Amino acid sequence: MNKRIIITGSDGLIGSAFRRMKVPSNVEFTFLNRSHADLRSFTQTLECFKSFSPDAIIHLAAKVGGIGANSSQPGTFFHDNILINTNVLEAARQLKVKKLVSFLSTCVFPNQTKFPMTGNQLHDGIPHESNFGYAHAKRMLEVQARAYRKEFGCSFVNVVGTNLYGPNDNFNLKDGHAVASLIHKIYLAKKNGQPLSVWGTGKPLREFVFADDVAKITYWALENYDDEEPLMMSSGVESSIKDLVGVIADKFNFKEKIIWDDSKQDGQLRKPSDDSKLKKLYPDMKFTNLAQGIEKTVAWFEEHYPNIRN
Ligand code: GFB
Repeated sequence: MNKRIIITGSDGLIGSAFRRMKVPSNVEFTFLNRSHADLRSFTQTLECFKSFSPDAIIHLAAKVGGIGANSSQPGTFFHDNILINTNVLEAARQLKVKKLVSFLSTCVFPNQTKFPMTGNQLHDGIPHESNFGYAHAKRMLEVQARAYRKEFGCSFVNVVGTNLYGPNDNFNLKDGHAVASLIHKIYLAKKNGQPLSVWGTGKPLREFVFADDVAKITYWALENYDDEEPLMMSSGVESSIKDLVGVIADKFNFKEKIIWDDSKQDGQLRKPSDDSKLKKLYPDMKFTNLAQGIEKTVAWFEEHYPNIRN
């Protein structure tokens, strides 16, 4: 069992799920954030990791955002993520860290491919335009991990998130992911008694997975998974954006008009991931369903508003 575990990017959505997680008493999480090191600098990354001498690293740090942010900042998303990932894996290698788990996501996969997607399809086609910079940087993370496994025997693995949501997400109305932005938008529309404008047609399908489920699978992978193929953290359940808006609106008892703004992009129509490998390796994993997850997230949002990541 890994005892001293560094978690990078620990102030984010999945990092806060790890802070809620119960682990054996002899396991110690070190929660890193920007105040410990700018991971775009190799020197800072190496010095920071050296000071904690970890057995393992769960690498969550990344420049992330929803379709709005990704479409408008492809260069920044590529630059920041390629530096962060290259530095984290190289520092872990030099310090002989026993295990490292990094994060990919389904938006990094080819836009057109055989569905449902399996981890070995990552490079079988170009990603959707809306994720151009982020996707290519993250694909190099998988290449680097595989190259280090081959040359240095590093136990570096990748898990693949779908559309994740939960407490302490980034609720920014422009740059947030769909679930977080829509919770914020519906909260404001309800409070102000105004109609709600939703981007796109509402038709796209997404696999919405609750953050605490992803943290649980990631910790399981740290202890049990050592395959070079990225592991899809798939619930196997797709919901439309329209379904999502309905679930959130119900939680807020929102009754005003809903306008579908199809001048805004839909992005990928669907990107289902294959859950068979996870089901086989981790049969006890039970996912939080969308209504339960939205209930918990809306409750957290209303309790913390306006002190939310925005
Ligand atoms: O999570 P999201 O922004 O990005 O979801 P992707 C976008 C879908 O939700 C599109 C619709 O169909 C949008 O038209 N949508 C409706 C909204 N209203 C809103 C809104 O207010 N905000 C947002 N953001 N969307 C993500 C990547 O792609 O996939 C991430 O951007 C991540 O990096 C994730 O990898 C897995 O699902 O299109």
